[in-house]
Amino acid sequence: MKKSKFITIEGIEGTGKSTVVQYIRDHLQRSGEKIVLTREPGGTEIAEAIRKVILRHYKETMAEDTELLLYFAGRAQHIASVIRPALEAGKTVISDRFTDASFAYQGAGRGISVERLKVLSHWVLKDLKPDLTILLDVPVEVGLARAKGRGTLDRIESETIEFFERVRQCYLDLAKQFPEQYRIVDANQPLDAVKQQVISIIQ
Ligand code: Z5A
Repeated sequence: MKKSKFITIEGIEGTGKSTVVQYIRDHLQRSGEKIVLTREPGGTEIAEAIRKVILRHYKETMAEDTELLLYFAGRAQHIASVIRPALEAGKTVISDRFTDASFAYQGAGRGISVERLKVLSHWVLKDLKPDLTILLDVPVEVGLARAKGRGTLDRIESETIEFFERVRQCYLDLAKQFPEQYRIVDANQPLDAVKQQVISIIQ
Protein backbone atom coordinates (compact mmCIF):
# COMPACT_ATOMS: atom_id res chain seq x y z
CA MET A 1 0.00 0.00 0.00
CA LYS A 2 1.20 3.51 -0.83
CA LYS A 3 2.39 5.13 2.43
CA SER A 4 2.03 8.77 1.56
CA LYS A 5 -1.45 10.18 1.09
CA PHE A 6 -2.64 13.32 -0.66
CA ILE A 7 -5.81 14.73 0.91
CA THR A 8 -7.56 17.85 -0.34
CA ILE A 9 -10.40 19.89 1.17
CA GLU A 10 -12.78 21.78 -1.08
CA GLY A 11 -15.94 23.85 -0.80
CA ILE A 12 -17.20 27.39 -1.24
CA GLU A 13 -16.06 30.12 1.18
CA GLY A 14 -16.97 29.91 4.83
CA THR A 15 -17.47 26.15 4.87
CA GLY A 16 -14.80 25.75 7.56
CA LYS A 17 -11.97 24.38 5.39
CA SER A 18 -9.16 26.29 7.11
CA THR A 19 -10.47 25.33 10.55
CA VAL A 20 -10.97 21.68 9.65
CA VAL A 21 -7.57 21.13 7.94
CA GLN A 22 -5.79 22.22 11.12
CA TYR A 23 -7.89 19.80 13.13
CA ILE A 24 -7.04 16.93 10.75
CA ARG A 25 -3.34 17.82 10.92
CA ASP A 26 -3.34 17.79 14.73
CA HIS A 27 -5.30 14.55 14.84
CA LEU A 28 -3.03 12.68 12.41
CA GLN A 29 0.13 14.06 14.02
CA ARG A 30 -0.97 12.60 17.36
CA SER A 31 -1.01 9.17 15.74
CA GLY A 32 2.59 9.69 14.60
CA GLU A 33 2.04 10.56 10.93
CA LYS A 34 4.31 13.08 9.26
CA ILE A 35 1.98 15.77 7.92
CA VAL A 36 2.46 18.67 5.55
CA LEU A 37 -0.41 21.15 5.76
CA THR A 38 -0.59 23.50 2.82
CA ARG A 39 -3.03 25.59 0.79
CA GLU A 40 -3.98 26.97 -2.59
CA PRO A 41 -3.66 29.55 -3.86
CA GLY A 42 -0.28 29.63 -2.09
CA GLY A 43 1.76 27.12 -0.14
CA THR A 44 5.24 28.35 -1.18
CA GLU A 45 6.95 31.75 -1.17
CA ILE A 46 6.40 32.23 -4.91
CA ALA A 47 2.86 30.83 -4.90
CA GLU A 48 1.93 33.04 -1.92
CA ALA A 49 3.17 36.05 -3.93
CA ILE A 50 0.95 34.91 -6.83
CA ARG A 51 -1.96 34.55 -4.34
CA LYS A 52 -1.64 38.24 -3.46
CA VAL A 53 -1.74 39.19 -7.16
CA ILE A 54 -4.86 37.04 -7.69
CA LEU A 55 -6.93 38.14 -4.70
CA ARG A 56 -6.42 41.90 -4.50
CA HIS A 57 -8.80 44.41 -6.07
CA TYR A 58 -7.77 46.42 -9.20
CA LYS A 59 -9.25 49.36 -11.09
CA GLU A 60 -9.19 47.21 -14.24
CA THR A 61 -10.94 43.86 -14.62
CA MET A 62 -8.67 40.83 -14.48
CA ALA A 63 -9.14 38.81 -17.69
CA GLU A 64 -10.50 35.32 -17.06
CA ASP A 65 -7.50 33.67 -18.75
CA THR A 66 -5.10 35.76 -16.64
CA GLU A 67 -6.83 34.57 -13.47
CA LEU A 68 -6.85 30.95 -14.64
CA LEU A 69 -3.16 30.97 -15.62
CA LEU A 70 -2.16 32.62 -12.35
CA TYR A 71 -3.90 29.85 -10.37
CA PHE A 72 -2.12 27.20 -12.44
CA ALA A 73 1.23 29.02 -12.27
CA GLY A 74 1.00 29.03 -8.47
CA ARG A 75 -0.07 25.38 -8.55
CA ALA A 76 2.94 24.36 -10.68
CA GLN A 77 5.25 25.93 -8.07
CA HIS A 78 3.28 24.40 -5.21
CA ILE A 79 3.52 20.91 -6.70
CA ALA A 80 7.23 21.22 -7.51
CA SER A 81 8.33 22.77 -4.21
CA VAL A 82 5.96 21.27 -1.66
CA ILE A 83 3.55 18.54 -2.71
CA ARG A 84 5.75 16.15 -4.73
CA PRO A 85 8.79 16.35 -2.40
CA ALA A 86 6.56 15.65 0.62
CA LEU A 87 4.79 12.70 -1.00
CA GLU A 88 8.11 11.29 -2.18
CA ALA A 89 9.38 11.54 1.41
CA GLY A 90 6.42 9.42 2.54
CA LYS A 91 4.53 12.27 4.21
CA THR A 92 0.80 12.87 4.15
CA VAL A 93 -0.08 16.12 2.39
CA ILE A 94 -3.28 17.96 3.32
CA SER A 95 -4.11 20.83 1.00
CA ASP A 96 -6.77 23.47 1.71
CA ARG A 97 -8.04 23.56 -1.93
CA PHE A 98 -6.39 22.18 -5.08
CA THR A 99 -7.15 21.81 -8.81
CA ASP A 100 -10.86 21.04 -8.49
CA ALA A 101 -11.24 24.63 -7.25
CA SER A 102 -10.19 25.77 -10.74
CA PHE A 103 -12.87 23.55 -12.31
CA ALA A 104 -15.43 24.99 -9.86
CA TYR A 105 -14.47 28.71 -9.84
CA GLN A 106 -12.82 29.35 -13.23
CA GLY A 107 -14.84 26.62 -14.99
CA ALA A 108 -18.38 26.75 -13.60
CA GLY A 109 -18.03 30.20 -12.04
CA ARG A 110 -16.37 32.10 -14.89
CA GLY A 111 -17.47 29.86 -17.76
CA ILE A 112 -14.04 28.67 -18.97
CA SER A 113 -14.39 25.39 -20.88
CA VAL A 114 -13.68 22.07 -19.20
CA GLU A 115 -11.49 21.12 -22.21
CA ARG A 116 -9.20 24.08 -21.55
CA LEU A 117 -9.06 23.28 -17.85
CA LYS A 118 -8.20 19.65 -18.60
CA VAL A 119 -5.30 20.69 -20.85
CA LEU A 120 -3.81 22.84 -18.10
CA SER A 121 -4.51 20.21 -15.50
CA HIS A 122 -2.69 17.46 -17.46
CA TRP A 123 0.18 19.84 -18.15
CA VAL A 124 0.71 20.95 -14.55
CA LEU A 125 -0.36 17.89 -12.53
CA LYS A 126 0.84 15.07 -14.84
CA ASP A 127 -0.05 11.92 -12.84
CA LEU A 128 -0.71 13.70 -9.52
CA LYS A 129 -4.21 13.14 -8.13
CA PRO A 130 -5.65 13.44 -4.62
CA ASP A 131 -6.28 10.13 -2.85
CA LEU A 132 -9.19 11.74 -1.02
CA THR A 133 -11.12 14.97 -1.43
CA ILE A 134 -13.43 16.10 1.35
CA LEU A 135 -16.11 18.45 0.12
CA LEU A 136 -17.48 20.63 2.90
CA ASP A 137 -20.90 21.65 1.65
CA VAL A 138 -23.11 24.52 2.88
CA PRO A 139 -25.82 26.63 1.26
CA VAL A 140 -24.22 29.68 -0.37
CA GLU A 141 -25.96 32.20 1.94
CA VAL A 142 -24.57 30.40 5.00
CA GLY A 143 -21.00 30.26 3.67
CA LEU A 144 -21.00 33.88 2.52
CA ALA A 145 -22.44 35.10 5.83
CA ARG A 146 -19.59 33.34 7.66
CA ALA A 147 -16.98 34.79 5.26
CA LYS A 148 -18.47 38.29 5.60
CA GLY A 149 -18.30 37.95 9.39
CA ARG A 150 -14.51 38.12 9.04
CA GLY A 151 -14.49 41.63 7.53
CA THR A 152 -13.46 42.87 4.05
CA LEU A 153 -14.03 40.62 1.05
CA ASP A 154 -11.28 39.84 -1.49
CA ARG A 155 -11.75 40.04 -5.29
CA ILE A 156 -13.23 36.53 -5.64
CA GLU A 157 -15.36 36.77 -2.47
CA SER A 158 -16.99 39.88 -3.97
CA GLU A 159 -18.64 37.78 -6.73
CA THR A 160 -22.44 37.36 -7.03
CA ILE A 161 -24.62 34.75 -5.30
CA GLU A 162 -25.26 33.17 -8.74
CA PHE A 163 -21.50 32.74 -9.25
CA PHE A 164 -21.19 30.86 -5.93
CA GLU A 165 -24.29 28.76 -6.70
CA ARG A 166 -22.56 27.57 -9.91
CA VAL A 167 -19.35 26.88 -7.96
CA ARG A 168 -21.23 24.87 -5.32
CA GLN A 169 -23.13 22.88 -7.95
CA CYS A 170 -19.89 22.08 -9.81
CA TYR A 171 -18.36 20.66 -6.62
CA LEU A 172 -21.46 18.52 -6.02
CA ASP A 173 -21.27 17.31 -9.64
CA LEU A 174 -17.57 16.46 -9.29
CA ALA A 175 -18.36 14.48 -6.13
CA LYS A 176 -20.97 12.51 -8.05
CA GLN A 177 -18.62 11.98 -11.01
CA PHE A 178 -15.68 10.78 -8.88
CA PRO A 179 -17.21 8.86 -5.95
CA GLU A 180 -13.96 6.97 -5.30
CA GLN A 181 -12.17 10.28 -4.61
CA TYR A 182 -14.87 12.43 -2.99
CA ARG A 183 -16.68 12.38 0.35
CA ILE A 184 -19.28 15.07 1.04
CA VAL A 185 -19.69 16.43 4.56
CA ASP A 186 -22.64 18.63 5.53
CA ALA A 187 -20.84 21.68 6.93
CA ASN A 188 -24.10 23.37 7.93
CA GLN A 189 -23.95 21.75 11.36
CA PRO A 190 -21.97 22.59 14.51
CA LEU A 191 -18.22 22.69 13.88
CA ASP A 192 -17.54 19.82 16.30
CA ALA A 193 -19.90 17.56 14.37
CA VAL A 194 -18.18 18.52 11.09
CA LYS A 195 -14.74 17.76 12.55
CA GLN A 196 -15.86 14.36 13.88
CA GLN A 197 -17.35 13.37 10.55
CA VAL A 198 -14.20 14.39 8.68
CA ILE A 199 -11.97 12.43 11.06
CA SER A 200 -14.08 9.30 10.74
CA ILE A 201 -13.81 9.53 6.93
CA ILE A 202 -10.04 9.94 7.11
CA GLN A 203 -9.66 7.02 9.48
N1 Z5A B 1 -9.82 29.86 -5.96
C1 Z5A B 1 -10.12 29.82 -7.32
O1 Z5A B 1 -10.91 30.61 -7.82
N2 Z5A B 1 -9.49 28.89 -8.09
C2 Z5A B 1 -8.58 28.02 -7.61
O2 Z5A B 1 -8.03 27.20 -8.36
C3 Z5A B 1 -8.28 28.08 -6.19
C4 Z5A B 1 -8.93 29.00 -5.41
C5 Z5A B 1 -7.28 27.13 -5.60
C6 Z5A B 1 -9.06 32.05 -2.03
O3 Z5A B 1 -9.19 30.78 -1.47
C7 Z5A B 1 -9.97 32.17 -3.22
O4 Z5A B 1 -9.42 31.54 -4.37
C8 Z5A B 1 -11.29 31.46 -2.99
C9 Z5A B 1 -11.40 30.41 -4.08
C10 Z5A B 1 -10.45 30.90 -5.12
N3 Z5A B 1 -12.29 32.42 -3.24
N4 Z5A B 1 -13.20 32.82 -2.75
N5 Z5A B 1 -14.11 33.45 -2.51
P1 Z5A B 1 -9.07 30.52 0.08
O5 Z5A B 1 -9.26 29.05 0.30
O6 Z5A B 1 -7.85 31.11 0.60
O7 Z5A B 1 -10.28 31.36 0.72
P2 Z5A B 1 -11.70 30.91 1.10
O8 Z5A B 1 -12.28 29.72 0.48
O9 Z5A B 1 -12.41 32.17 0.86
O10 Z5A B 1 -11.52 30.44 2.57
P3 Z5A B 1 -12.35 30.92 3.75
O11 Z5A B 1 -13.31 31.99 3.45
O12 Z5A B 1 -11.32 31.20 4.78
O13 Z5A B 1 -13.27 29.75 4.10
P4 Z5A B 1 -13.00 28.44 4.92
O14 Z5A B 1 -11.54 28.17 5.06
O15 Z5A B 1 -13.80 27.39 4.31
O16 Z5A B 1 -13.63 28.73 6.35
P5 Z5A B 1 -12.94 29.05 7.78
O17 Z5A B 1 -11.97 30.20 7.65
O18 Z5A B 1 -12.48 27.82 8.42
O19 Z5A B 1 -14.23 29.53 8.51
C11 Z5A B 1 -14.84 30.76 8.20
C12 Z5A B 1 -15.64 31.27 9.41
O20 Z5A B 1 -16.77 30.42 9.62
C13 Z5A B 1 -14.83 31.26 10.72
O21 Z5A B 1 -15.23 32.33 11.49
C14 Z5A B 1 -15.27 29.93 11.38
O22 Z5A B 1 -15.17 29.95 12.76
C15 Z5A B 1 -16.73 29.85 10.93
N6 Z5A B 1 -17.21 28.46 10.82
C16 Z5A B 1 -16.61 27.45 10.15
N7 Z5A B 1 -17.33 26.32 10.26
C17 Z5A B 1 -18.43 26.63 11.00
C18 Z5A B 1 -19.57 25.89 11.46
N8 Z5A B 1 -19.73 24.58 11.15
N9 Z5A B 1 -20.49 26.53 12.17
C19 Z5A B 1 -20.35 27.84 12.47
N10 Z5A B 1 -19.29 28.61 12.08
C20 Z5A B 1 -18.34 28.01 11.35
